[in-house]
Parts: sequence; C-alpha cells; structure tokens
Amino acid sequence: MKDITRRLFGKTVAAAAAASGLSFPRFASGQSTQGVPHPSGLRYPDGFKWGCATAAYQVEGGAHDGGRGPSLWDVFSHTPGKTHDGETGDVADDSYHLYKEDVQLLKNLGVQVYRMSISWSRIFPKGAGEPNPAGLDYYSRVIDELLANNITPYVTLFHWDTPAALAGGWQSRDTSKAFADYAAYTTRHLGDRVKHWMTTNEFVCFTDLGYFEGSFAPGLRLAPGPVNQLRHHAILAHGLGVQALRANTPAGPPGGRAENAVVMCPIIETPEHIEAARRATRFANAPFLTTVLEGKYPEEYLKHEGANAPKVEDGDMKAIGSPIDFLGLNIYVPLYARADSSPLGFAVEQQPESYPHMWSPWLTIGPECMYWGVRNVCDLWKPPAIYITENGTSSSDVLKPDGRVEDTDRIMYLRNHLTHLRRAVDEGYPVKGYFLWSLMDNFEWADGYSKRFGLHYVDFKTLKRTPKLSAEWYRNVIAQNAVL
Ligand code: PNW
Repeated sequence: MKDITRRLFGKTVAAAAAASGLSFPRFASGQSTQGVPHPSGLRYPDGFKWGCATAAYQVEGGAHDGGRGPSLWDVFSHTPGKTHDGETGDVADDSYHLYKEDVQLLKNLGVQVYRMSISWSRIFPKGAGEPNPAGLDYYSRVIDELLANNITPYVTLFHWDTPAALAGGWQSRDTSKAFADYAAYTTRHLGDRVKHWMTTNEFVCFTDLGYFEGSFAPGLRLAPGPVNQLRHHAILAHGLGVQALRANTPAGPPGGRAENAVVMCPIIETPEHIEAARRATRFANAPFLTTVLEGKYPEEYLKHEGANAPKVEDGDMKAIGSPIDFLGLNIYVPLYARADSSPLGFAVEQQPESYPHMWSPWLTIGPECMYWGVRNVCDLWKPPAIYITENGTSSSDVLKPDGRVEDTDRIMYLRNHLTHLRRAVDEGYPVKGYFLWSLMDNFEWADGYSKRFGLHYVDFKTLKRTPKLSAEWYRNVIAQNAVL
C-alpha cells in the first residue's frame, strides 16, 4: 500500500464502492446552511448585491412575436455556416413566454438583482421611426414581475442585437443617433421602475468580431479604417445613450455600461510588473474603455492608427466622455503583462499550449483577473462604482437520470473568481455587486447551444429548466454573503 499514489488510492476506493453497490454521500438537494456564520472569513460586505445576467437574443426566443423586427443576429444565425449546426435564437429559452418561471428561478436563488437586456427591435422593429407598443408592454410586464418578487432590474439597452433594418448597421453614424432615440424612448417609458441602466454591452464583440473578424453578426471583414470608424460610432452611441437617459428619466437614475475590458495581470506581483499591467490596460483598451473614460482618444492610439484613425465630429468626444455613475465589467479571462524596455514599457506574455481552459477554448483560467480587472481600472480612472456585470463559465454539463447536473468545474471556477474578487473589495475598491453569467443555458452566439453557461440546465427540446449543483452552491453563497 505504501507506494500507492493518492490518485490510485482514490480510484481503488471508488471501484470498491461501485462494486459493493455503495454510493458516496451527496448533498441532498435543498440542504442549506443558511444562517450559519461561515468560518473561512471569506465574507462579502453587508449590502453587496448578488445577481445573475442574461441577454435578450440569448434567452427570449419569440423572434416573430409581438411585432418584433429582425436583428442582425436573426439574419446571421439564419445564414448557413455561421453558427454551430445552423442554430438560431428563434426559440432559445422561450423566456418571452416563460419569463414568470424564470423570475421564480431567480427568486429561488435569492438574488437581489438581475441583469437583462432589451431587444431594440422589439421596441423599434425597424430600428427607428414608429415604436411598437407591444414590445414595450412585454418589458413592462417583465419588470413588474421582477419588482413584485423583490428583484431589482439592471437593464442593458443593447446586447448586440442591432435592428436589421438600420442600413449599414454600425458602419453608419445614423445608427448611433437611432440608438440615442431608442435609449431616450425606452428610459422615458421604463425609467419610473428601472433605476439602473447600461447603454451597450462589450464594444469589441459587436464591432471587431462582427465587422473585422466576421465571426459574429453581421459577419463582415472590413479594413482597419472602416473598422475604426464603426468603433467610433459604437462609443458615440454609448455617449449619446448616457445623455439620453440622463435627460429622459425622472430621477436621473444611475447609468453605466458593461464592458469586457481586456484584463492585464502582472506576471509577477512586483512593482515593475504591476506598473506594466496598468500601462497595458490603458493601451489594450484604447479604442473603447480608455476613450470613454478619458473623453478623448489616447495619443498612442491615434499615432498607431495613422491614416486609419476615426473621423470625429464636433461634440462627439464630449458625448463619448459623458460621466457614468457606475462601470460594469464583464470579466472572464486574464492576460499577463510584464515590464520590458520597449517604448510602451510592457509586453504581453504568450500563453503556453498547456495553459488550462474551461469548456470554451477561449476561457483560460486565471481567477486573479477579478482582482486585477477591478484594480487596474480603478487605479487608472477611479469610476465611482463598479459592478461585475458578467462572470461565469461553460461546462460539459450532463443531466443525469436522477435529475442532477454535477458541475463541479463551474463551482471551482466561480469559487476561485469570487475569492480573488474579495481581495479587491477588501482593499477598498468600490465593487458593489456581482452578476453571474448566466441564469440558465442559452444561445451562446456562434457556438449556438453547444456551450452551456447556466446555473440552470435547459433541455432545448422541452425547455425544462433544472437547477445544477452550481445553483445550489450559489444560493448558499448568497444566503451567507460569503464564498463557500
Ligand atoms: C460575453 N472574451 O461575451 C457576452 O456578454 C455574453 O453574451 C456571452 O454569452 C458570454 O460572455 C459568454 O461567452 C464574451 O474572449 C465573449 O474574453 C468573449 C470574451 C468575454 C466575454
């Protein structure tokens, strides 16, 4: 027995248990440790907000219901070869019809907040012009249902589903203006009950991925000049959106945005690498977050882009730099920076082939990204408040015959990320809340339904939702306000 490794020992025990018909003890579903003080000390401050996030096109379905117009994602997903197995968001989780059930899922978790998005083409089927009262009515009912269950809605106005009728999409400056009108109309009508708004989600995903790489809607591969110009239209839309919601909501509710800023971690926590990571953060986010928070394009960016730099009109930069009340960060993955003697003063480390990742190949594991994501942004720009507007992972979830989904890898990912986020909270960075991506499995863009990110397993044939082990874990985290 002496030279038996622990792993082999584990296997031997498991084999013996299986052979004897024994099973290992499991947490009974519904077992809770609520109210018991957690000994580890990994508590979050009182009042910290726990939530889940989703986005309209990923969960709603009802693509043709209630007068909704098509978005670029409808067109893209219906184009052969663009998404996994040609899957579309036509039905998705059918939250359009099942939203009351989904609010109960949230309630059972005990979340205080829920981040959702509004489909622009439900409100304005053609992107501009005549609004569609049935679209507004749908969101009004969802919001009432949330509030009736003591859940505060945090609403994103645009999570990539650009109305297809807007000619040229983000290549056209008119789209930024149409967004401002849509933001004004929507906040005017829902701002009596919604007090937290985010303009747009993740610039890079609806600009670069859609118009440069072509892996997302509308699937174009444009040259750097036009791409820089449409990036400009995207940040302009954000700025005009902030102005519109300030002008159109009765109490001037907090407005912000949700951004997947590139997170740079120092390769070693020494002063020179920490400084390199800070510089790298400002540079890597130059066309988006850096410009929005500084109200001007960084010199290095303009120099780097030269003749391809965006054309800016009078008043654009003032709008783009409109102050926001909170910054939402969607944090999933780290990059690592080190100090060097180049003019920029940093280099980004290559990750070796063996670097571990979760079930999506891009989802590399480095939970310290939660701490550094918050710290770099706060040290550079001092936003008044931060929310983690997304964090979570895909997993190869299997629904067992006994109704369980044992997503221990998701729990591992979340536990580690929340542990590192707490370091930022401890050091006084103004992190107010955390939205886990996602409430339930949903349409994962180009990956279709092949990648599951939910706390609830969705059978996409029957639309049945089943809580995974991670849902039970998160319910206990929320109840104890601590990492478990
Ligand atoms: C987010 N990255 O996208 C989106 O906001 C969600 O709609 C999406 O479902 C979720 O993450 C999971 O993919 C991201 O490469 C895409 O770091 C890529 C990255 C981060 C976020």
